[in-house]
Amino acid sequence: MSRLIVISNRVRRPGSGAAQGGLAVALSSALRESRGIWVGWSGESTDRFTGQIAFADDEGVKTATIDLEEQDIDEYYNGYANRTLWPLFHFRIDLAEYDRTFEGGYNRVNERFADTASPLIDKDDVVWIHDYHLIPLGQMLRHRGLKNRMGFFLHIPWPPTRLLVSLPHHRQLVETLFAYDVVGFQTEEWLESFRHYVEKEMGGTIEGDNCTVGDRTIKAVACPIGIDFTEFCAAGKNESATLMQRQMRASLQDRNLIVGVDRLDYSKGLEERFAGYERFLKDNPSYHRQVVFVQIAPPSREDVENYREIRAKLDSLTGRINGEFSDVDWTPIRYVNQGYARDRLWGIYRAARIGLVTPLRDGMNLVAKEYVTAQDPEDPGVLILSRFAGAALQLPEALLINPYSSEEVSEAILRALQMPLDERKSRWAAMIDNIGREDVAWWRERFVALLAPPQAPSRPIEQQPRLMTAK
Ligand code: ADQ
Repeated sequence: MSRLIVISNRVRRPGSGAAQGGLAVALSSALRESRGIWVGWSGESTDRFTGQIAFADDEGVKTATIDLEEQDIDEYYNGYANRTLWPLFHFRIDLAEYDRTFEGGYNRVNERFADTASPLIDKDDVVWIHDYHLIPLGQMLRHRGLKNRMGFFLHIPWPPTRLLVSLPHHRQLVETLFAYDVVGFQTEEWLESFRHYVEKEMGGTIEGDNCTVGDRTIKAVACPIGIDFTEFCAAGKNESATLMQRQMRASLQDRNLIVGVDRLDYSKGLEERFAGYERFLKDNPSYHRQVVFVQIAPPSREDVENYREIRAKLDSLTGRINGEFSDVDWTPIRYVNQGYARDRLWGIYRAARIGLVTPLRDGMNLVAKEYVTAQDPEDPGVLILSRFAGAALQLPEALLINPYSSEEVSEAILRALQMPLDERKSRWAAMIDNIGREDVAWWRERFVALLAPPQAPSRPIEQQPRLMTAK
């Protein structure tokens, strides 16, 4: 069995925090089985980049991390990754900032990752690189002579061609993806957009899963990520899950709970969600006092201005809506800026009659899948889901809405509150079937299988042309 080398921006150490999610767990088990290594940034800064690698062994998973300079963090992480690519790939060209120093920092840090990782990779290892922070890394590793099987998975959407072309040097960036053997996207929709770019902007051809540009052919596939179903169900059996559920129920006094759980990020559609709930309260006075909306949103990326702005906007929206509708014994919105451990989160989901998941654009969205998983099969709640989340393609039995329309959000809340038990059960059964089957282990195994060496040897890497010449 060849070793798996995972490279991602951050390394989430197993057991290093309750809210780390299924991805770390899923990758950790694959790394443990193959005796592989997880390489990434430590999250720490250093005065001068030394390239010194800190090795650790966490519960059988070997990790290799480096510290980055403040300037690296500003230009690569807060800059190109989170102020250029993140907004652009979430269709927000109005927020995308094109700054040459960001692009320079992004390439510099990717080179640093390549310097760090390349000596750790043996001839037979399989390399799996994750997400928008590290798109050109595969090509940089090839430039250092690596001929290994290499895959890349994009956790966020791939934007339509007409948006992507607004990025300076977009073609150079996309060309770097042709250094991989397999490139994975969350859904067919993002894959379609990628193929469109390949055909229209690069003059490439598509045949089945194969995308060819010049004489380089890669496999581009849709491979939707799931939750760690087993781990999350087990979390629901912990005493603190039951306690949390009871605590929520007691605090609600028979009112219906509507819950939202998201990182505080403009792509999650929180402002629009609050406006949809406000509309529901305006249109349905008979439901006042019968519902409570709890939005859990731990702050993220606070070094980026747009993230500070959204926090301020939500603070003021909450104040306005509660100011207008509250009574001495009823507050319509509880807005909480903190993270919860997996078992407590399970208890919150379980207590909720409605899961309100309304991103404006989302690669997948795991909260939707977690909410459904935590429901009582005999009395399940209703998932209201944005049709612009990748998860909508796997969960068509949710109430699918356009998150920009406060009318649709409001009507869906009313419909969910009035939905008969039979309908709730049949919708839930179809969704849980998909979530249990296409879980994170299924996703990982599918992607790693695609990465396995093909039966017939492909064209040797040294004969492949270098597509990206300029940096
Ligand atoms: P994210 O944008 O972070 O991930 P999401 O898929 O919803 O979005 O995952 C969030 C995870 O964080 C979930 O497991 C959730 O439970 C957890 N979380 C959020 N708020 C929490 C809180 N208050 N307390 C505890 N846990 C909390 C990116 C992409 C997504 C894609 C994932 C995985 O943007 O589209 O689904 O990667 O590929």
